[in-house]
Amino acid sequence: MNDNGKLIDGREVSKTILEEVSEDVAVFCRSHRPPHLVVVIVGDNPASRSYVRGKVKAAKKCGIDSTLLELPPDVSSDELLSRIDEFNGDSSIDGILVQLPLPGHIDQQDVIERISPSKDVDGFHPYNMGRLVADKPVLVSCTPLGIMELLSRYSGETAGKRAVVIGRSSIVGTPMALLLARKHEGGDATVTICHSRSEDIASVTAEADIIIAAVGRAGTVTGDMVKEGAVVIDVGINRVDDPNSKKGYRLVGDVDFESVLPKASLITPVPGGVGPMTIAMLMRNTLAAAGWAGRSEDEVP
Ligand code: BQC
Repeated sequence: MNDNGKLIDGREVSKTILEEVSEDVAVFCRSHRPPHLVVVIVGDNPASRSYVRGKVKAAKKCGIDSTLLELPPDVSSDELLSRIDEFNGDSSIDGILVQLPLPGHIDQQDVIERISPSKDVDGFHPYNMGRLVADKPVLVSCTPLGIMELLSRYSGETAGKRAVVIGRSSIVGTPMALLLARKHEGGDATVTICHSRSEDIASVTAEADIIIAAVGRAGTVTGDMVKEGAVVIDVGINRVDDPNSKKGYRLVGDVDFESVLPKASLITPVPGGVGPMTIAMLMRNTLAAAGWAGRSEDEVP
């Protein structure tokens, strides 16, 4: 096999999933109004703008209605929270997503906790995180969910395998570790979490069958840290200056692709690996939230 056969094509898989969701939405719409997602963006962070554009576009492609609310960077926390209250109480809205990061004067956690858990399509609310810990997930964070999907479509059994998650954020690293470790199809792995205070990360990655890099720093995982045949998933999206590129920069992950590629059995590229999967899973979560609309909390899975 040449090295191309090692690439996990997140663009292709996300396309397939978006098609599946479109079909499911069409069936759903025979008896319901279309699912409706509200996306809130505060300020004009260019990366956030581009993510939000992608989310709105994907929704359209799937037959999901979307509303984009753009708020100025100096919007007050109270104003944002009261808009969320309004969306929570609006039965024509199934999913609410507030694009992160938020400006420093707004407490991100307050905002996350204000979203009704049944409309929390990002899966960041402590209720949904707690359900994941209890192994009764409802809405799960899209990026870890997308990675589980890639692993199940490309890689073999995870049961009994050693997995290392580098990064312990509540959005990616922590839910990722829970999904890999849980007693479930696609789980049952032996999971280690490494982070900024970990000593000798290389000694942990050297033993790992699956490496998930989610720290947000280019070059975190290099070839010498990787066991021959490991599956390497790169969550990072870092901009590095590149005078040869039109934009003046290019995107790289947390993994040093060149040196890791020869060692890995499978690897996600950046761009085109995990990123597109996040969007596909968001659409799946939105349809799920629409399906549960109006049901009581003990009726949802
Ligand atoms: S790519 O909402 O929208 O591989 O070049 N292709 C794609 C496709 C990079 C990429 C990214 C996306 C889609 C995308 N994402 C994934 C990354 C949504 C998204 C988001 N918020 C963050 N990251 C991503 C985020 C928020 C706060 C990252 C850091 C802090």
